[in-house]
This record gives sequence, C-alpha cells and structure tokens, in this order.
Amino acid sequence: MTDNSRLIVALDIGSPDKAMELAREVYREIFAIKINWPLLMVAGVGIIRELSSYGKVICDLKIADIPNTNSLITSNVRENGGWGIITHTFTGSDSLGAVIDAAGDMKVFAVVSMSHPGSDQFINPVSMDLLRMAVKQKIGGVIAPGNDLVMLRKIREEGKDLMIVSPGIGAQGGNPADAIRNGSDYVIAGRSIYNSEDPLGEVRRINSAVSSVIHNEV
Ligand code: O7M
Repeated sequence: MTDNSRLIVALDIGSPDKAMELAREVYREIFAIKINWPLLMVAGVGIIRELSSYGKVICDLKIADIPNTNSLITSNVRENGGWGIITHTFTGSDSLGAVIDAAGDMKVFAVVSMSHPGSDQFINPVSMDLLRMAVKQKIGGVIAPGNDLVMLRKIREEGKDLMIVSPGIGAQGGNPADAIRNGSDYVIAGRSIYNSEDPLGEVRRINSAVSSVIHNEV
C-alpha cells in the first residue's frame, strides 16, 4: 500500500476468496483496505491478518456498545492485526474512551455524520457535538460523508487539523475530487471498485482525480 494514495477500498464482499483476489489486484495503489461485517461474518476474524499481508486494514465495526463490550471488541481487532478501527460516537464519551484505550497503537476513526439520508434524522443534528467530544478524546480521525459537502465543510471548519475520511463516493453519488476539495483527506469507495469490470482502472481513476485536486490547490 502507498501513502501516495488517498483511497481506502471498502471490501464489502461476501466471498473471502474474491476479497483476497481484489486486494491482491489493487493493494499497491491504495492507502488502505476497509472491511466490514459482510466480509467478516463470512470469513471470520482471521481475514484481518490475511489481508494485512497487503498492508493496512481498517475494521469498520461501527462499535456502539457499553465501554466493557467496546473494549473487548477493540482488543480482539488489535490482537488480530488491525491497523485501524471505526467506532460510533453517539454512545458517549465513556464508550468512545474505552475504544481509544483498548486500541493501543491502532488508529481510531469516529463516525460523526453518515452518508445515507437517514443520517439527517438523528445523527446530523448533533454532529458538531459528536465531533467536539471526539476531538477532546484525541481520536485518530473522523468519518464524514463525501456526498454531503455542506456537512463536510462544517466538519472541516471545526476540526482544522483533523484527519477526515469520507465514504459516499461513487455508488452513493459523491465524487472524490469534490470530497477532497471540501475537506476530506481520504475517500472510501466500495461498489464502484469491486463491482467494476476493471477495479484497478477505477482505483487509478480515483487516485488521479484526487491528485489533480491536491496538486492544483496545495
Ligand atoms: O462505496 P460504497 O457505497 O459501496 O461503500 C461505502 C462503504 O463505506 C461501506 O462499507 C459503508 O459501510 C461505509 N460507510 C458509508 O457508506 N457511509 C457512512 O456514513 C459511513 C461508512 C463508513 O465507512 O463508516 C465508517
């Protein structure tokens, strides 16, 4: 994997063999892989270490439980070779703190707003509170939607030095250049890559869209 890329590939594939095959195809040109329940439930926790042979693996478990359970889940991911972990924040500072404590050297990414329409119902009205709480606890970064540029800009304004990672790219309507221009540091894409006839071509297309923004504007 390479720090020259700002792309995190979501491997939401229910077949471990296909997931490994895709990882093998694209790993040299991406920043990290993100896995979620669709793969983890089928493959088991050993898939974290298997995929780690290609580089950084972020476990998107969107943890949302009491501190003790959060701590058990996070320790499990760390012991199995995770590089990063994703947690919800709405469960409060004690629950978030438990993830951060158990994470050790792993990066913790905290969800403060989501990319689907339902995020407007309960999460978005309190996104800034969630963000401030997360920043106070020294998280590694936050998850904010790459297809909601108004929200993204608000989050970037509040968290000037924050690492912002954005899903919602491709299948959910966002585009990588707009997301980076409006505050994202990294973008997450899943279906537009793993359902593509040419996954590596799609990775390259996203990388080049991101690079053109970074190199023209920085
Ligand atoms: O590109 P897609 O839509 O196929 O996949 C997007 C991935 O990002 C998928 O794994 C989702 O679970 C995840 N995601 C969102 O789509 N929206 C969010 O608001 C948050 C996430 C996410 O990664 O949270 C950490």
